Amino acid sequence: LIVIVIALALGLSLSHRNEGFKATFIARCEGFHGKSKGYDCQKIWSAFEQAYVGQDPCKVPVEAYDPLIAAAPFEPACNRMMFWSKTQDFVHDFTEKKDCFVTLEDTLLGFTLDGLTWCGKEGSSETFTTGCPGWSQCEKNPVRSFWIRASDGFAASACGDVTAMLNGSIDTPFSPTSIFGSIEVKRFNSTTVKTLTVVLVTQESPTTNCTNASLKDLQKELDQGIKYTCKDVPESKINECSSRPDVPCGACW
Ligand code: N1C
Repeated sequence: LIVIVIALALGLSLSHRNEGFKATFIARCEGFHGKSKGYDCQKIWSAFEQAYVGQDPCKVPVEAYDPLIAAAPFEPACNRMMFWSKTQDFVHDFTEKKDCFVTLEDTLLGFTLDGLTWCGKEGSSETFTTGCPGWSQCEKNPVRSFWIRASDGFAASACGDVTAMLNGSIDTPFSPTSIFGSIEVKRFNSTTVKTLTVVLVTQESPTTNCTNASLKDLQKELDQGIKYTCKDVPESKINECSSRPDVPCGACW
């Protein structure tokens, strides 16, 4: 009897967890107040799920999310797009307070899946949220492949003047193995993207500035014709700007 009770409890908690993930997905999707309304969140869920359900969680290719991107395409937000690397919390704190930039997390898919973990299992039709491979544990894991595919699509939709916030407190602000370095920068197309402004966020006593060698590598990766500028800006200046509604975004750096 004890065994049956334990098995039942386990089964229940597992199916709950699975339903919990889908419920979170749908709730976030429906709660997203993006520009275009009328998303079919059930349809988007199905397109999402088919990417990894029933698959070995180390064998989910980036392309598995193509149908998802097709179901919820990125809308270009010219002159307002914000990219980042190793500055996640700082950037989102800033974009929350000042409504001038759009990050991937401000799009339906980025908003819906931010901070979540998911994977499938061979021979199962469920979504699991525990026991999934870590980011670097195997290359083709469902979470990593999603962020690569989404970042690729988001960068492909970039247009006009594009901004990227990089971390001026580390030795290599531009890492060629990061998603920003390996996917997004390569995707910027000079027919639509006019300029890239790197905002190098520094501490009071900066460890790095715009002459950093890694930023030369960034320029080399950029499509010819995209004008590059870099500004080192103290964190305090950006914080001050975001706390003052009267200061226009263009004056933050
Ligand atoms: O590898 P990164 O940063 O350079 O990726 C950041 C870059 C941004 O410009 C975004 O457009 O790629 C996009 N992106 C996300 O929007 C995102 N949200 C959450 C990439 N990764 C994202 N995450 C998670 O952050 C993801 O699970 C991964 O683990 C980190 C990548 O952070 P990073 O190395 O600082």
